[in-house]
Amino acid sequence: MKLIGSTTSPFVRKVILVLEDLGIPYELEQVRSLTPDGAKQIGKYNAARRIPILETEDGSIFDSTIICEYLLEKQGKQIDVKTKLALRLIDELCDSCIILFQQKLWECDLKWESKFSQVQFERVKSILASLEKKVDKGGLHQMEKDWLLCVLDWLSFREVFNWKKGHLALENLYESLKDKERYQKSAPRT
Ligand SMILES: N[C@@H](CCC(=O)N[C@@H](CS)C(=O)NCC(=O)O)C(=O)O
Repeated sequence: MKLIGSTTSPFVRKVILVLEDLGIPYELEQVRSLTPDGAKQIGKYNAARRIPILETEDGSIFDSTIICEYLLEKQGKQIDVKTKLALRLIDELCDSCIILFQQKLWECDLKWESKFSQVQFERVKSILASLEKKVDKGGLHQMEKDWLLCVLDWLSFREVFNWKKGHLALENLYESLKDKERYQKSAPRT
Protein backbone atom coordinates (compact mmCIF):
# COMPACT_ATOMS: atom_id res chain seq x y z
CA MET A 1 0.00 0.00 0.00
CA LYS A 2 1.12 3.55 -0.59
CA LEU A 3 0.58 6.17 2.11
CA ILE A 4 0.69 9.76 0.93
CA GLY A 5 1.69 11.78 3.95
CA SER A 6 4.45 13.41 5.93
CA THR A 7 6.56 12.56 8.96
CA THR A 8 5.31 15.67 10.75
CA SER A 9 1.54 15.20 10.46
CA PRO A 10 -0.34 13.92 13.54
CA PHE A 11 -3.16 12.67 11.29
CA VAL A 12 -0.71 10.64 9.21
CA ARG A 13 0.89 9.26 12.37
CA LYS A 14 -2.46 7.80 13.51
CA VAL A 15 -2.57 5.78 10.32
CA ILE A 16 1.08 4.70 10.58
CA LEU A 17 0.42 3.35 14.09
CA VAL A 18 -2.47 1.21 12.81
CA LEU A 19 -0.47 0.00 9.78
CA GLU A 20 2.45 -0.94 12.06
CA ASP A 21 0.18 -2.62 14.62
CA LEU A 22 -1.47 -4.73 11.96
CA GLY A 23 1.88 -5.52 10.32
CA ILE A 24 0.73 -4.18 6.95
CA PRO A 25 3.63 -3.25 4.62
CA TYR A 26 3.44 0.25 3.14
CA GLU A 27 5.62 2.84 1.46
CA LEU A 28 5.41 6.49 2.47
CA GLU A 29 5.32 9.13 -0.25
CA GLN A 30 6.48 12.29 1.51
CA VAL A 31 4.59 15.47 0.69
CA ARG A 32 4.56 18.91 2.26
CA SER A 33 0.88 19.62 2.76
CA LEU A 34 1.32 23.21 3.91
CA THR A 35 3.22 24.43 0.82
CA PRO A 36 1.56 25.34 -2.52
CA ASP A 37 3.65 22.70 -4.38
CA GLY A 38 2.79 20.04 -1.81
CA ALA A 39 -0.92 20.87 -2.01
CA LYS A 40 -0.77 20.50 -5.82
CA GLN A 41 0.97 17.13 -5.47
CA ILE A 42 -1.67 15.92 -2.98
CA GLY A 43 -4.39 17.22 -5.32
CA LYS A 44 -3.36 14.56 -7.85
CA TYR A 45 -4.61 11.95 -5.38
CA ASN A 46 -7.57 13.70 -3.76
CA ALA A 47 -9.49 16.91 -4.36
CA ALA A 48 -9.55 17.85 -0.65
CA ARG A 49 -5.73 18.26 -0.77
CA ARG A 50 -5.22 16.93 2.73
CA ILE A 51 -3.08 14.10 4.04
CA PRO A 52 -3.17 11.21 4.80
CA ILE A 53 -4.34 9.37 1.69
CA LEU A 54 -3.93 5.59 1.38
CA GLU A 55 -3.72 3.92 -2.01
CA THR A 56 -5.21 0.43 -1.62
CA GLU A 57 -6.46 -2.47 -3.72
CA ASP A 58 -9.95 -1.03 -3.07
CA GLY A 59 -8.99 2.41 -4.38
CA SER A 60 -7.74 5.63 -2.91
CA ILE A 61 -8.96 6.34 0.64
CA PHE A 62 -8.68 9.69 2.40
CA ASP A 63 -9.34 10.99 5.91
CA SER A 64 -7.25 9.44 8.70
CA THR A 65 -10.21 8.06 10.64
CA ILE A 66 -11.83 6.47 7.59
CA ILE A 67 -8.44 4.97 6.66
CA CYS A 68 -8.01 3.51 10.17
CA GLU A 69 -11.55 2.09 10.10
CA TYR A 70 -10.94 0.62 6.64
CA LEU A 71 -7.72 -1.10 7.80
CA LEU A 72 -9.37 -2.49 10.93
CA GLU A 73 -12.51 -3.64 9.06
CA LYS A 74 -10.28 -5.54 6.63
CA GLN A 75 -9.12 -7.55 9.66
CA GLY A 76 -12.69 -8.05 10.85
CA LYS A 77 -12.37 -5.44 13.63
CA GLN A 78 -15.01 -2.78 14.34
CA ILE A 79 -14.89 0.33 16.51
CA ASP A 80 -17.97 0.79 18.74
CA VAL A 81 -19.86 4.11 18.76
CA LYS A 82 -18.63 5.13 22.22
CA THR A 83 -15.01 4.76 21.16
CA LYS A 84 -15.72 6.47 17.82
CA LEU A 85 -17.07 9.50 19.69
CA ALA A 86 -14.06 9.59 22.02
CA LEU A 87 -11.75 9.44 19.00
CA ARG A 88 -13.76 12.13 17.19
CA LEU A 89 -13.18 14.48 20.13
CA ILE A 90 -9.42 14.01 19.74
CA ASP A 91 -9.77 14.73 16.01
CA GLU A 92 -11.61 17.96 16.89
CA LEU A 93 -8.71 18.86 19.17
CA CYS A 94 -6.22 18.10 16.41
CA ASP A 95 -8.15 20.11 13.79
CA SER A 96 -8.28 23.22 15.97
CA CYS A 97 -4.62 22.90 16.99
CA ILE A 98 -3.59 22.69 13.33
CA ILE A 99 -5.69 25.75 12.47
CA LEU A 100 -4.02 27.70 15.30
CA PHE A 101 -0.60 26.58 14.05
CA GLN A 102 -1.49 27.72 10.52
CA GLN A 103 -2.63 31.11 11.87
CA LYS A 104 0.94 31.63 13.08
CA LEU A 105 2.75 29.88 10.23
CA TRP A 106 1.00 31.91 7.55
CA GLU A 107 1.15 35.07 9.66
CA CYS A 108 -2.64 35.45 9.59
CA ASP A 109 -3.01 36.00 13.32
CA LEU A 110 0.32 35.63 15.15
CA LYS A 111 -1.09 36.21 18.63
CA TRP A 112 -4.46 34.51 18.14
CA GLU A 113 -6.28 37.76 18.70
CA SER A 114 -9.04 37.30 16.14
CA LYS A 115 -12.46 35.98 17.08
CA PHE A 116 -11.80 33.00 14.80
CA SER A 117 -8.56 32.02 16.61
CA GLN A 118 -10.13 32.59 20.00
CA VAL A 119 -12.99 30.22 19.21
CA GLN A 120 -10.46 27.57 18.13
CA PHE A 121 -8.40 28.07 21.28
CA GLU A 122 -11.46 27.88 23.55
CA ARG A 123 -12.38 24.57 21.89
CA VAL A 124 -8.83 23.29 22.42
CA LYS A 125 -8.90 24.27 26.11
CA SER A 126 -12.33 22.71 26.64
CA ILE A 127 -11.28 19.39 25.04
CA LEU A 128 -7.97 19.29 26.93
CA ALA A 129 -9.85 19.90 30.20
CA SER A 130 -12.28 17.05 29.50
CA LEU A 131 -9.42 14.71 28.54
CA GLU A 132 -7.49 15.71 31.67
CA LYS A 133 -10.47 14.54 33.78
CA LYS A 134 -10.85 11.34 31.78
CA VAL A 135 -7.15 10.45 31.99
CA ASP A 136 -7.21 11.18 35.73
CA LYS A 137 -9.94 8.55 36.07
CA GLY A 138 -7.85 6.18 33.93
CA GLY A 139 -10.56 5.68 31.34
CA LEU A 140 -8.73 5.81 28.00
CA HIS A 141 -9.05 3.16 25.29
CA GLN A 142 -5.71 2.19 23.64
CA MET A 143 -6.61 3.98 20.39
CA GLU A 144 -7.52 7.13 22.33
CA LYS A 145 -4.09 7.02 23.96
CA ASP A 146 -2.46 6.59 20.54
CA TRP A 147 -4.36 9.47 18.91
CA LEU A 148 -3.87 11.74 21.90
CA LEU A 149 -0.13 11.00 21.92
CA CYS A 150 0.00 11.95 18.21
CA VAL A 151 -1.58 15.35 18.96
CA LEU A 152 0.37 16.13 22.15
CA ASP A 153 3.69 15.09 20.61
CA TRP A 154 2.99 17.25 17.55
CA LEU A 155 2.05 20.25 19.76
CA SER A 156 5.41 19.91 21.55
CA PHE A 157 7.31 19.33 18.29
CA ARG A 158 5.83 22.45 16.64
CA GLU A 159 5.83 24.44 19.90
CA VAL A 160 2.27 25.57 19.15
CA PHE A 161 1.55 26.40 22.83
CA ASN A 162 2.39 24.97 26.26
CA TRP A 163 -0.34 22.33 26.52
CA LYS A 164 1.23 20.88 29.71
CA LYS A 165 0.27 23.89 31.83
CA GLY A 166 -2.64 22.87 34.09
CA HIS A 167 -2.80 19.34 32.64
CA LEU A 168 -0.76 17.16 35.00
CA ALA A 169 -2.61 13.92 34.21
CA LEU A 170 -2.11 14.49 30.46
CA GLU A 171 1.56 15.33 31.01
CA ASN A 172 2.09 12.16 33.09
CA LEU A 173 0.36 10.04 30.44
CA TYR A 174 2.45 11.69 27.71
CA GLU A 175 5.72 11.14 29.60
CA SER A 176 4.83 7.49 30.24
CA LEU A 177 4.10 6.84 26.56
CA LYS A 178 6.31 8.97 24.33
CA ASP A 179 9.56 6.97 24.62
CA LYS A 180 7.92 3.58 24.10
CA GLU A 181 9.32 1.68 21.13
CA ARG A 182 5.87 1.45 19.54
CA TYR A 183 5.79 5.25 19.09
CA GLN A 184 9.44 5.88 18.24
CA LYS A 185 9.39 4.97 14.54
CA SER A 186 6.67 7.52 13.79
CA ALA A 187 7.86 10.33 16.10
CA PRO A 188 7.47 13.70 14.32
CA ARG A 189 10.53 14.83 12.37
CA THR A 190 11.23 17.09 9.41
N1 LIG B 1 -9.90 15.17 8.71
C1 LIG B 1 -8.64 14.99 8.04
C2 LIG B 1 -7.69 16.12 8.38
C3 LIG B 1 -6.34 15.95 7.71
C4 LIG B 1 -5.49 17.21 7.80
O1 LIG B 1 -5.94 18.28 8.21
N2 LIG B 1 -4.23 17.06 7.39
C5 LIG B 1 -3.32 18.19 7.35
C6 LIG B 1 -1.92 17.75 7.66
S1 LIG B 1 -1.74 17.31 9.35
C7 LIG B 1 -3.33 18.76 5.95
O2 LIG B 1 -3.25 18.01 5.00
N3 LIG B 1 -3.43 20.08 5.84
C8 LIG B 1 -3.35 20.75 4.58
C9 LIG B 1 -4.36 21.86 4.49
O3 LIG B 1 -5.16 22.03 5.42
O4 LIG B 1 -4.31 22.55 3.48
C10 LIG B 1 -8.05 13.63 8.42
O5 LIG B 1 -8.35 13.14 9.51
O6 LIG B 1 -7.34 13.05 7.58
